[in-house]
Amino acid sequence: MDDVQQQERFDALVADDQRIEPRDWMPEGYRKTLIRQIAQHAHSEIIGMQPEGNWISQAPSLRRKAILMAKVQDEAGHGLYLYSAAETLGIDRSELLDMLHTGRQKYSSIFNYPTLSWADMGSIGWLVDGAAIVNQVPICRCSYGPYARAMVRICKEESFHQRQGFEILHHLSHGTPEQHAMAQESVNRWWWPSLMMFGPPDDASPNSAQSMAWGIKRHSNDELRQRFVDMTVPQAQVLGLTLPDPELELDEETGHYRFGEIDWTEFMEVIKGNGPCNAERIERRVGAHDDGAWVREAAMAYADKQATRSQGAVA
Ligand code: FAQ
Repeated sequence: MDDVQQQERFDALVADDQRIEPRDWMPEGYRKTLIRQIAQHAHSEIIGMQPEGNWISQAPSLRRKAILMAKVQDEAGHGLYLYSAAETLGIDRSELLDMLHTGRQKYSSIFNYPTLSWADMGSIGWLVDGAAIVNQVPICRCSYGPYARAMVRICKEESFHQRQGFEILHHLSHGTPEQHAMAQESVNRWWWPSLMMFGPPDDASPNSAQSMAWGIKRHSNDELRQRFVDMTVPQAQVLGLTLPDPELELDEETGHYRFGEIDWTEFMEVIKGNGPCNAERIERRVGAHDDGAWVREAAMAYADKQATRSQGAVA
């Protein structure tokens, strides 16, 4: 097939909601967009382990500690599936990590905020994982097979994470007045950054139109943000907590909640590297990578030895 026929076949597969697989021909822009998005997603999972990891040793009970450790381990697993999905596009994991470590690839803005209280474990689960689910469930139908398949398992685990966060906040909110205040203070800090996770507004989102045409994104940033607000407001009522937005109000005609203006200047500063914890997160990530050098070397030495052995067996 020549290039024109390849492009036609690709367009037909996408139009028909079929999957593109690693060995299929794909436009270079499609490949690059997927590498950018999947890598950013993988980096988010790995960096996202830090804000919660900080609280494992301070969890208030053995049960809470075990749950939090399992959650953070799940995030490592999500990162690994996603790096593997990105590698099917012809890029090496070490290159992706290098781009993260040198600031050439992004990770989610949300992980540049500090975790100041135990209630933040609840807010991260309820709001951050809640937003992640709303954003990620449609990616299970992404046109690129390996990304879509990785997303199915990730979403199942995220849904457990969201419930554990809700349960922490429910417990605190219905506990002592001090615990209730801690939960409320935490939700107040995480609400607006959670809305920013969906990305810039549609009229300022350079990648959305093309990504939607390619079936990588299924909904626009603003559509998903609205879906999250509509889903979360009633849950806040069940929790007995308020959301820090005086303009939040149900529009009886549309059935959607109206909400106040997001501080996009803050968002831009955070993604440029000037958020409260950007420097700390990257420093710690690079440190962990450097500390793990011996594991990579040992794995390579073992792989070389196995290869030599199996060559000997063949000879
Ligand atoms: N943070 O044109 P768009 C998790 C960048 S969940 C940082 O709209 P696009 C689970 C964007 O990359 C979090 N940067 O871009 C967890 C682009 O810059 P570039 C991860 C952002 O790609 C929970 C520029 O702005 N989830 O980790 C953000 O079409 C709890 C223009 O934006 C995913 O990554 C942001 N929030 O749409 C773990 C989901 N928003 O790359 C631990 C998959 C935008 O051109 C604990 N990703 N930018 O230099 C997506 O759905 C999309 O990539 C969007 C952005 C919606 C994030």
